[in-house]
Amino acid sequence: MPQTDFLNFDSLLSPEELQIRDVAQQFVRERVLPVIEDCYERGVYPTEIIKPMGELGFYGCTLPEEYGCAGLNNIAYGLITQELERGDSGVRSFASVQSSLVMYPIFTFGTEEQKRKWLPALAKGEKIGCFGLTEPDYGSNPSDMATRAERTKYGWKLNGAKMWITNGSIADVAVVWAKTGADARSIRGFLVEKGTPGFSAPEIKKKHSLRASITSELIFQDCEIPEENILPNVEGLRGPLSCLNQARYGIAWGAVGSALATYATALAYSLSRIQFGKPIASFQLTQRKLAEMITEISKAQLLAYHVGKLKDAGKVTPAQISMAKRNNVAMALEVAREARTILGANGISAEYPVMRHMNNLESVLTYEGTHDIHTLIIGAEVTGIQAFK
Ligand code: TGC
Ligand code: FAD
Repeated sequence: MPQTDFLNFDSLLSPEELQIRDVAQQFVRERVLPVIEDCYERGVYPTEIIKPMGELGFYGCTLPEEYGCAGLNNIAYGLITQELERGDSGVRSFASVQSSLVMYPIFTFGTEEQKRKWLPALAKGEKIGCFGLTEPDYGSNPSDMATRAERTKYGWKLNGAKMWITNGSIADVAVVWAKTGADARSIRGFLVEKGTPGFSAPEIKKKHSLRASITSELIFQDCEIPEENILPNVEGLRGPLSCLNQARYGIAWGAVGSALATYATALAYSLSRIQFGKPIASFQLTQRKLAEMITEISKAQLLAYHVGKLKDAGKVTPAQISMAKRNNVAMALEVAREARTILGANGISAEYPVMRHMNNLESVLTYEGTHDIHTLIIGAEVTGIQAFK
């Protein structure tokens, strides 16, 4: 029988992990797949799934139950992102931002009041968050960011702009990183609430990738932030980069989900498409493609799993997470491209999910640290020499 679980990966999972994976898979099958091509074509996010995903406990799922979260392990978190991205990278992006880039910093660096105010509502999907690090002129190099926060009598005044921000235009709260002094050691995190005077978040349109995801600019013009909205427990680039560790880990699993979707589509197509009187699956060149695809997917899944186990044991390093993000996203893009060739002309059609996944992955390859930046993070780890600058 044609299979997607070639190495019996499921045998590594506990009954609870399998159940969580199946719940997420069913959710995607019933609520995401029927609407996603249309959303992609129209360039909108399926907002009707935001609260149902919260009800299922998908947001901030590794955070404790006392804040309304599910208190799951990192394997369960990974399996959820795998299933969401099997549907669409935009849906996984929404959950990654909400969980890893908004709930995680509030939980890790926030006050008790900030946690009580935001975490239960974000967990339920009643409130939406976004994360502003990238700027028009500073992407890979956030330490040079130009956004500034100046002290005032009652708190802080923000000036600057953030670019390419997922969920920006629909967010109730933006976790924004800004310098309070001359260098990167002065970077602080601020909770900027929707409707704050001097804050606007126009949507970025005309994207060819992640079309079923909202991407925005955040603009701050003398935007006054009360003292109680600063995240008090972190300073420096370590703050935002710690959040990225969480999100990059989820992406490593998500990429496997995307690859499973394009591989399964190509496999089924190859068995039913007849050319020269035979299914194209019977040609050696097609089999070679499928063999390469399932081998790389299986390796990537084991890498994500191992990094997840290290993370649960509190032993994972940022460079190990970089290896998983870098390898798995590049793998998923390669699998999508091969799948597209197997589908021939149908590979470019919205009747099949392949080109949508492929185009999405072009963003995933770039965000959360580009493929090149992760190469250099691994390079720095193995040589002890930083080659960024
Ligand atoms: P560097 O001098 O290496 O480090 C500065 C301070 O940060 C600490 N650090 C980390 N801490 C936690 N986790 C990590 N991964 C860390 N990496 C570094 C470091 O120890 C140091 O701490 P301290 O206390 O000594 O000051 O920093 P650098 O300026 O040389 O930069 C290093 C570099 C290039 C690796 C980093 O800037 C980087 O990762 N750049 C990529 C930027 C990026 O990934 N942006 C992502 C934006 S968010 C996004 O894309 C969301 S997509 C959302 C969606 O899913 O839709
Ligand atoms: P640049 O940094 O300008 O890089 C351009 C090229 O130069 C890349 O190939 C890069 O690898 C290469 N390069 C740069 N520096 C080096 C170097 N030292 N050595 C070798 N090569 C180098 N950001 C957020 O803060 N929040 C979000 O929610 C968010 N969501 C996003 C959603 C989408 C759809 C996209 C596309 C991006 C999003 N981003 C977000 C921004 C994303 O993190 C950045 O695009 C990414 O970090 C790269 O920055 P850049 O685009 O400015 O590219």
